[in-house]
Amino acid sequence: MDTRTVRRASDLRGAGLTGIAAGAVTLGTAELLAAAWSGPLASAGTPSPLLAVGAAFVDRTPAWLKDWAIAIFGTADKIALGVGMALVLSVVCAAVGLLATRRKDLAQVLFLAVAALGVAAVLSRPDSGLLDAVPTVVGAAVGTWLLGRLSDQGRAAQAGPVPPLAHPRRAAAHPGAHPGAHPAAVEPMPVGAPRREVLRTAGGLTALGLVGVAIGTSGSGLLRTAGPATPAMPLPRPIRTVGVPDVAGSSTPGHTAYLTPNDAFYRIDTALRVPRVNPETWTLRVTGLVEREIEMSYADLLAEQHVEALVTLTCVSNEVGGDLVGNARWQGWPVRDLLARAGVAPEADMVLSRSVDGWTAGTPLEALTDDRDALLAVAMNGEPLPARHGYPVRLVVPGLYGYVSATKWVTELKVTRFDADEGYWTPRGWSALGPIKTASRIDVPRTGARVVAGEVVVAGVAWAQLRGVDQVQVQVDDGPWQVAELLAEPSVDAWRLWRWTWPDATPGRHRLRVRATDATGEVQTDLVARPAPDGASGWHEVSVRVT
Ligand SMILES: Nc1nc2c(c(=O)[nH]1)N[C@H]1C(S)=C(S)[C@@H](COP(=O)(O)O)O[C@H]1N2
Ligand SMILES: [Mo]
Repeated sequence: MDTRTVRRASDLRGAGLTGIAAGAVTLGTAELLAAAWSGPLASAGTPSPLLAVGAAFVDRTPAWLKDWAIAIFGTADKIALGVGMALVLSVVCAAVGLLATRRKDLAQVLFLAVAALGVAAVLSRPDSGLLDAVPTVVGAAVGTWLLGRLSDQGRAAQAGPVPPLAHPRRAAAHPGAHPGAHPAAVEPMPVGAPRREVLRTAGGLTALGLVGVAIGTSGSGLLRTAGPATPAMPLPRPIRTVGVPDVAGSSTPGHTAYLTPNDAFYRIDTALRVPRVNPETWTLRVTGLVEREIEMSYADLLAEQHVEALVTLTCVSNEVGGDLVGNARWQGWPVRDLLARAGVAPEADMVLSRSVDGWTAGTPLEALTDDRDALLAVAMNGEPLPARHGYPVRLVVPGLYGYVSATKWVTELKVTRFDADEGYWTPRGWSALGPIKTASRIDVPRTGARVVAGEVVVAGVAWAQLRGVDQVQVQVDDGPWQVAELLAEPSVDAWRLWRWTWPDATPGRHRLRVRATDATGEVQTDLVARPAPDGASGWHEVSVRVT
């Protein structure tokens, strides 16, 4: 590479970094201000441009993309979204920075246009006001000004003195440039110093901007008027408790625990920031087709007669063999009792539940009024709901996928009709009704595992909420189906752990398959279906190497 190529590359790098620095400073400024907005200024909207753009994107995610994102990234889909946004923004800003070396004003207009998208996203969020745009507008103004300054500086560096010794060819190309005539020769300057200066300034500003983003997006929790960290109100003692089975059989290493610990429970929701709900001000309203509307506080809810239930929650996006499923002991007040108090009109057939952040689920009225344990849950495995799982109150409805029933941070139950309302995911390509399909999973051995020939323990879980699992069968290669041992069944709404001992595993590759039969005698279908639109189906299989 000749010197000119090196210089050109470093100029380009400088120009690109200039754009990125302007972008980072814009976001840093905007996110810091946004933290103040949603904290002390208590805006109900989403003043953070990053959160607003992310949320607007999530809301426009079609079923296939959500399905794909969850299949690839699982519960890290939000991290993937963040990384994706960072990559796109970096590329756009770098391009704007490059453009600024030739057309500064055009680059600044483009930069403002990108910022305008952020403003539009902020203004389109639920409960936002014009003032919510201020952080993004101020950030964009600072960033645009900076873009101009930095690109001026970059151009000055490019046009700057060329030390003749370091750049002999360039010096030779300029007949007038000879030692002594050139200022650089009088006052020797380190090679590429102005360029390095530009890179250093832009790099420093980028880092500063990113620190602002980090503090702004996480620190808003610090600035926010703090709700009580732990509920001041003690949970009532349930009038009906459930015994958790002593599933001694799960001593099989690697076997899923019967109760999923709260901090290991899968999390799926559209919230880019976990809503922090103050239980002192939280209310639940029952509206719509009812004889009398009801509004209750958290204290009111805790004063009702609570029950406990073992319910396995399942996500419609769970793939065959996937882990978007968990089992917990929930405590709450039966939804049926609340709806009875409100008096449901005969024409109603659906309840649209809404969370504090505007997400909705459409649940068949029947599922909330029949004798299953549909709960306004306040506790999970004996503890108040963790924030990620819906504190202070969420819905838990046995037998239905989460997207049509399990509203976290629930704040309203609107009694309505399927032909008048629809839940969040329905217009996005998912079925309006979401009964959970019978499923079974092999947890031990894992696919690809090496096991020693002879006796091999095969173990897993199976679920058929509402009906219960009656039998689990395992098949080795194309052999006969073998009946597995089922561990205690304390609830038809919860999964069952199962175990089968493979008596004579022979060396080589083998395929293990599992299928469950529910208590109505129906065998789990082998029909392979993708999660969209109403849940995956098919038999789970693992392939193992016996040595
Ligand atoms: N407020 C709110 N509640 C929600 C969702 C959501 O996006 N927002 N997602 C639902 C979906 S799709 C599932 S599978 C369950 C998951 O509950 P968990 O995160 O406690 O496991 O929550 C449901 N409740
Ligand atoms: Mo879900």
